[in-house]
Amino acid sequence: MRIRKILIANRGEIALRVHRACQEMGIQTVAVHSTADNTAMHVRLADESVCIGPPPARDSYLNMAALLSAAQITGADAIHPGYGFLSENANFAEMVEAHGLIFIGPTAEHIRMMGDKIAAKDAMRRLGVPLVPGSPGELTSLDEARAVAAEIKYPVLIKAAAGGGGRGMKVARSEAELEEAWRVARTEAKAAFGNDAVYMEKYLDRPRHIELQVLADTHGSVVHFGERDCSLQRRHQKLVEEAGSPVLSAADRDALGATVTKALKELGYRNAGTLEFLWQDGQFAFIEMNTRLQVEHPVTEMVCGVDLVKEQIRIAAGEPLGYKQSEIRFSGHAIECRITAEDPESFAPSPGKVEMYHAPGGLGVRVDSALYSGYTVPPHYDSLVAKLVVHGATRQEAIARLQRALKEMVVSGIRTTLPLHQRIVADPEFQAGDYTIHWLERFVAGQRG
Ligand code: MV4
Repeated sequence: MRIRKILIANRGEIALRVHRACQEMGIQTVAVHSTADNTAMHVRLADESVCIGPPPARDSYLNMAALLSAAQITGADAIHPGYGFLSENANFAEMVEAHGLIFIGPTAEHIRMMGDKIAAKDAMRRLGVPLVPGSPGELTSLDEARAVAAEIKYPVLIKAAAGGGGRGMKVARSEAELEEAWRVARTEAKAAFGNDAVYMEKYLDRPRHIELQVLADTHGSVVHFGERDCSLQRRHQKLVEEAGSPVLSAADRDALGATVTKALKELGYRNAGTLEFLWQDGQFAFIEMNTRLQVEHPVTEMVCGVDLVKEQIRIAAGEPLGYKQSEIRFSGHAIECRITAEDPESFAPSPGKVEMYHAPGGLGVRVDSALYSGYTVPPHYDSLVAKLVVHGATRQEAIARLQRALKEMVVSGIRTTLPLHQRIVADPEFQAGDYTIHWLERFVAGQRG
């Protein structure tokens, strides 16, 4: 199946990222945009563009009928969903295929399976992937919750089956706290997802968040591209990501990679995917799988020398991966800073007109951004405005490069998190790689006094 034209169902830096891959492959692009994005860079650069609705995402970037019409009017062969929006919507993937178009991603069935965190864990358990100790499946009563907690010992976490990204999660540190956690978790899950199914896990108190990037073709080949350490988060928003993890040895990576690629081969998974693990005391425990391209994919690209978006497109076109696991080499270290249009202390959104934008450059520096001088960041969407990604032969070189690139970068007229990134990267604990998922919350609180 030759893909000649791709509709990019997204905006901002990721729409641009997909467009760049298409350009280099000789594939035409169709941008879609809301009326708030008439002057956006992704619209300017695409070969064609279609306005799909008013500013609120639910009326434009989440409007499936408008997206499918735009694809049909322009004669697109395929749709790339980017991340966020409809990227992990199984119904959308199904509708795209029902309209005779290629969805650049996994099957609707696999998206649906991984969207249900209980089903995802069930599958991984069956396939031999290590998990956090917990309930065998859904918790059906408070009595069952008590019994499981007694078995795995407190503290425990109650998580929403339809959750992910930290929503609908409650800790119980003792049996006295369990009933409350059970009730609140179920109520919140029902309100947020319309589904009150919950499960239980042993609460790990100081883990790192380490995820593994995989690609699977439609011919039964599955490879991995190593790990990213995404422990530096605040309120479940990642700020800094690294490839590889400062704490993982090549042997650990190979072992985890072997387990995961074998599991996904058995599952018949296709396209790009990321398995999220918690890592504590040298042990990995699977928590969730993401069935999309992730924001932080560039750090993997930098250490592996692969273009993950081109690979996604080739896989969607039915081409086999042209290489084996043993041909994937990990070279040096990469770090990404997510620069957002937010106040660097209060994190209040700061949309508005960018007076001047100047991107850093030089060896080992990559900036993925849809900014330009004079652009107005609209208030309706995610606040990410640029990803500054650096590569170095060693982690130490990558940090030095990141520090000088952060000094070169200018985004004026709006507030951004650039100054916060400068402080994080200058911190001795960050530089030592000595952090868990709790480090950034404390760092930010300390900065504010
Ligand atoms: C956990 C955990 C500790 N123990 N599960 C939060 C988001 C969701 N994807 C999973 N999350 C967590 N699950 C067990 N058994 C701690 C977190 C967690 C977290 C995980 C990754 C990155 C940042 C985090 C911040 C707070 C809590």
